[in-house]
Amino acid sequence: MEVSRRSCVLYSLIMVVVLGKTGKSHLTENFYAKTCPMVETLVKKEVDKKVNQEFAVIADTLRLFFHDCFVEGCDASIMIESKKGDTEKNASDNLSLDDDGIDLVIKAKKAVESVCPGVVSCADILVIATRDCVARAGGPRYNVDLGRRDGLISKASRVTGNIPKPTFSLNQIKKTFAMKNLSQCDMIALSGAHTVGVSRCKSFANRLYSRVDPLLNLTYAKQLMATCPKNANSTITVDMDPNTPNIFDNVYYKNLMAGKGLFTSDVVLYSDLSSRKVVKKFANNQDDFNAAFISAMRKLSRVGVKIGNQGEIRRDCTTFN
Ligand code: HEM
Ligand SMILES: *[C@@H]1O[C@H](CO)[C@@H](O)[C@H](O)[C@H]1NC(C)=O
Ligand SMILES: *[C@@H]1O[C@H](CO)[C@@H](O)[C@H](O)[C@H]1NC(C)=O
Ligand SMILES: *[C@@H]1O[C@H](CO)[C@@H](O)[C@H](O)[C@H]1NC(C)=O
Ligand SMILES: *[C@@H]1O[C@H](CO)[C@@H](O)[C@H](O)[C@H]1NC(C)=O
Ligand SMILES: CC(=O)N[C@H]1CO[C@H](CO)[C@@H](O)[C@@H]1O
Repeated sequence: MEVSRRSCVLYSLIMVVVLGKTGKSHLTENFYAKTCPMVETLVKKEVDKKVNQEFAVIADTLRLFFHDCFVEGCDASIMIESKKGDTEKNASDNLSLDDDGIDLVIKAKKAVESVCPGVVSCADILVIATRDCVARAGGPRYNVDLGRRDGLISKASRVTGNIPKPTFSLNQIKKTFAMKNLSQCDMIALSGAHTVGVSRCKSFANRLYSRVDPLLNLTYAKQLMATCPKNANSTITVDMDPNTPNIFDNVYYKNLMAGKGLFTSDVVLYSDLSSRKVVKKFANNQDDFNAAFISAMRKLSRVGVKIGNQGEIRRDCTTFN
C-alpha cells in the first residue's frame, strides 16, 4: 500500500527526468530560440490581457487543451472551423467548450505572427497559453516543450470514444487515459483541473434527480438542486470547486473527500479504493499534487504530437493552410 502511494510521485519524477533528457518526442524547450525567441513573452502578454477581461478564459483554455490533445493529439485540431460545422469543436462531446480559449489562441497567434511570421504552430501557442493560464490562477509554473506542428485532420466523427464522459466509472476513465499512454496517477492529477471552471447542470443531473447519489454530501446536493432545477436551462452554470472556484489548488481533492465531487467521474476517484490513496495524498499535500500535475501536463502535451515535416504551421489557427 505504502509502495503504491510513493510510486505515484516517484514515477512522475522519473518520467520528467527520462523524457526531459532523451527528448524522446523531439520537442525541446528552446525550439524557437533562434526563430522566435520572444514567443513565450508574446503569448503571456495576450494571456494577461485576456484574463483581465474575462477570468473564465483560464478554465476554458485548460479544457480546450485537454480536448485538443485527446483527439488527434496536441495539434490544434480542435480550433478548425468549417462551414458544414463537422469539425472536432462541433462534436457533442465538446459540449459547452466556450469560445474564449480559442479567441485567446487566435489573438496570441496574431501577436506572434506580427513578429515571426510562419514559424510558431497554433498547437505550441495553445500549450504555452494553457501553462500561463494555470499560473495566473495560482497553479504551479512549469517549462513547456515546443516544436509541435499543426494537424491536418479535424472531424467531429473522430471525437467519439476519446473524450471521457462525466458519468464514467473509474475503469472507463482509466481506459480513455491509457489510450493516450497516461497512467492512473496522471489521470488523477489531471482531474485536479476541475479545481477551476464551471459546469452546465446537465453534466451532473444524473446524480440529483430520480434519486440523489448516496455518495453526494446531502447539504451540497441540496445546493446543487436549488441552482439546477430538473431539465435546467443550459445557460445555468455551477462552480466545479464550490470552495475556491478561482484558485488552482488542491481543494478539489479535499472536496472529493467531503462528498463534494461534482461528476460521477470525479467522485469515483475517491469512492474507488484503488485510487483513494492518491486522492488523499493530493488533498493532504499541495506540493505532491503540484509535482504530479506538472509531470502529467508535460506528458499530456506530448500526446500524438506531429514533428519534423509532419503537419504544417497554420497561418490561421481556424483553417488549414
Ligand atoms: C477525467 C475525465 C474528465 C471528465 C469526465 C471531464 C468532464 C468535464 C465536464 C462534463 C465538464 C463540464 C462541461 C459542462 O457541462 O459545462 C468539464 C469541465 C472542465 N474540465 Fe473536465 N473532464 C475530465 C478531465 C479533465 C482534464 C484532464 C482537464 C484538464 C487537464 C479538464 C479540465 C476541465 C476544465 C478546466 C473545465 C471547466 C471549463 C470551463 O469552466 O469553461 N477536465 N469537464
Ligand atoms: C460549430 O461550432 C461553431 C462555433 O464554435 C458554431 O458557430 C457553429 O454553429 C457550429 N456548427 C454546427 C453545425 O453546430
Ligand atoms: C503510446 O506509446 C506507444 C509505444 O511507445 C506509441 O507507439 C503510441 O504512439 C503512443 N500513443 C500515443 C497516443 O501517444
Ligand atoms: C434559457 O435562458 C435564456 C436566458 O434567460 C433564455 O433566453 C432562453 O430562451 C432559455 N432557453 C430555454 C431552452 O429555456
Ligand atoms: C457536508 O457538507 C457540510 C457543509 O459544507 C459539511 O459541514 C459536512 O462536514 C459535510 N459532510 C460530510 C459527511 O463530509
Ligand atoms: C467551441 C465549440 O465549437 N463548441 C461546440 C461543441 O459542440 C456543441 C454541440 O454540438 C456546439 O453547440 C458547440 O458550439
